[in-house]
Amino acid sequence: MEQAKLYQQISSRLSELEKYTPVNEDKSIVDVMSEKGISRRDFMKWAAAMTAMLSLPSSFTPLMAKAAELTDRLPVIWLHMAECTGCSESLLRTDSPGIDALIFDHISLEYHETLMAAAGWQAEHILQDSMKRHKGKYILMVEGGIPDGDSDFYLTIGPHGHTGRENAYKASKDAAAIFAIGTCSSFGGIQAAYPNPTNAQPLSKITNKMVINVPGCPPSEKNIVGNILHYILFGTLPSLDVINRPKWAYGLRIHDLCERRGRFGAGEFVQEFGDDGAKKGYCLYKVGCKGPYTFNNCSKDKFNQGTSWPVQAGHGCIGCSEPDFWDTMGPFEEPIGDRAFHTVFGIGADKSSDMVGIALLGATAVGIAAHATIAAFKKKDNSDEEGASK
Ligand code: FSX
Ligand code: SF4
Ligand code: F3S
Repeated sequence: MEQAKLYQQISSRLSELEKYTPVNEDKSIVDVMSEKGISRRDFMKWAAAMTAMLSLPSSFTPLMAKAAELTDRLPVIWLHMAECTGCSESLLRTDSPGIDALIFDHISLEYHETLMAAAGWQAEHILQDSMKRHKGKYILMVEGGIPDGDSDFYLTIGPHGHTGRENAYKASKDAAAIFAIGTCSSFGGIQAAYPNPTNAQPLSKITNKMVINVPGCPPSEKNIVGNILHYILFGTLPSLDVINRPKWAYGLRIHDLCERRGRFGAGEFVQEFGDDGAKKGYCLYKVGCKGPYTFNNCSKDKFNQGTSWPVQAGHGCIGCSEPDFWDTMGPFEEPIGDRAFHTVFGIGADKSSDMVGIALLGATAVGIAAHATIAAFKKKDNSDEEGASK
């Protein structure tokens, strides 16, 4: 769509949204920010970064700022299933809450078990009531895998002992948009790892409605808030990859954007944790980094308001935004080597890191899709069984 037309379309959508009653009538997000000492200038800088992150032209920054100001117009219901609450923590547990956390705090969060004061009967009532009042209009965010065992009673919630499955199914029915937050809700996560005793399932297996997956264990605050903003701006689904992850966040591999990528290309690898290479910031492939098989934007947008990300902290990526990573990417501190592993792209295996780093991936253009890379490994695997050592 032409840029000017898109700008116009988003402006009209935001003007419509502005007519809705905000959840907190005495304080706007702008008031909250100034109370926390966040200047308009910082806010606009943040809006510019979010605009770039969603791959929009910089002239859309004022629209992004407006969308952030209107986050209190859309009701959000957040359900917890089987998980560690790391997804909520990723967003909220910082000692100096950034703009992302403030926005999340300020959105019309109708129901969130770990944040609300209500419990028991009262909490259950709030959930039913919010679903009824905002029927067809609320955004549903679900965190956690959903146990779907034979008896259905592996996860029960609230005084009536509803199963997690029942709650997730019902809440999905009348939602305007559904987001699976975290790898557990997107793909089953640790609960679904072998032998999956509770038969945990991703949200997409529980509802027959469209689910947008926002994986990561946990996902970054930017990927969570970015999805809310995208929905406010466009009111439609973002462009998705084959496993329903928004391309703006999961379109590239960790490896493609990694600050140590030059080291990889030069064959400079950490051989063991604590060695000289580790001190010099060499590539972590040989100590298990799964960046070459993982799609996410951690290296670009980082965590805790841009503080750091796993590779910067000195450990390889463990592939936490990929389906079944607990089963397929381990052991986390060893390269995949010549083990066959299953990915969404089929079965693959890589060979020695030196061979991969220098001969194969090192010569591969930035941006190559992993399936092409894995296909290359497979081809190599079939045609040249010799000469591969870790
Ligand atoms: Fe934990 Fe969320 Fe991992 Fe899962 O994050 S950080 S186990 S993705 O559902 O709470
Ligand atoms: Fe970065 Fe890991 Fe790729 Fe090395 S293997 S360049 S540490 S993502
Ligand atoms: Fe996860 Fe790898 Fe990012 S482990 S947090 S996808 S660097």
